[in-house]
Amino acid sequence: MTRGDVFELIFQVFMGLGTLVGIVVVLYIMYNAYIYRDDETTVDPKADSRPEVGELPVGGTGGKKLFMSFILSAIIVISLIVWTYGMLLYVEDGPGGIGQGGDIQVQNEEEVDEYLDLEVTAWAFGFDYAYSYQNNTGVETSMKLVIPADTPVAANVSSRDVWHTFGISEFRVKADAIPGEHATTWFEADETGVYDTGVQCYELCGYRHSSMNHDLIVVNEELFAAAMDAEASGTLFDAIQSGELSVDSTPEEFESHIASQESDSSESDSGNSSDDGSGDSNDQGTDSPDEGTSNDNEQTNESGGEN
Ligand SMILES: [Cu+2]
Repeated sequence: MTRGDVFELIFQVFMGLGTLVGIVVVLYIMYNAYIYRDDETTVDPKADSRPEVGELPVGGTGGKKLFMSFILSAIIVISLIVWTYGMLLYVEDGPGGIGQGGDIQVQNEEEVDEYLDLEVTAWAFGFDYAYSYQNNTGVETSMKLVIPADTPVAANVSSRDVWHTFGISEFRVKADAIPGEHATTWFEADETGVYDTGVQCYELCGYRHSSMNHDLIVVNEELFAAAMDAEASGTLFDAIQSGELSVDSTPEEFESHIASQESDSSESDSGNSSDDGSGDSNDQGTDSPDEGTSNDNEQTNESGGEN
């Protein structure tokens, strides 16, 4: 269950119960208004015992109705509080406690998944993010977050300079990025896709705060595993953004994309000047991601060095 599912469920339960109680109350009021209507033909046998203005009504059954309505309301409200609190604890802790720093105790063997312990460390700094996928292969990216679908991700959030807030509104997740501290949280995507400006800063941090956001790419698990093994999540991000691959591409397609990039770069390294027009455009396409990747590593290494 993702965080979004939890909040959706809480909303539906409150909405459903509220509507139900509202319908019962309104129908009961209308029923009483009808049977106790003053049509000037019936004689009220209890006319003498009716309360005057300013008096508290005692009711015909010694306050039994009042007591019942109080008990029923109390049961509904207390159950809602207990249930909602339990759901919010799940939102805090995540499945298997993944939200508390990624230290997971799996109770059910079927829950064991190769990437259940995927932990992403997000470093915020003015005005970018650097990511490292610590628990797996040490893959690092900058301004590029790629995650697998249907996999709980433990996030470890900190800052290299001033206060920022790492947030993905789509997944209902937000964590303060404060220098010298590590906030832990978790999130899960249930669908593959490219989320435009999926990651945003939610703490006014400086003159370029409003541009401190970037896409979030959710790929299928097999493709993610292939990119992590190849330590090429940055390449995968670029290929999906440029349309060369899609979030539902197969690992084989990714591998052939990597191979074609490598052959292109070796051609350009050997100074092959006999390329035709299409060859040149391919070279340009592959050079920029390579540069991006090397820059990313430098940035993330800086962040690691400070801590
Ligand atoms: Cu900011």
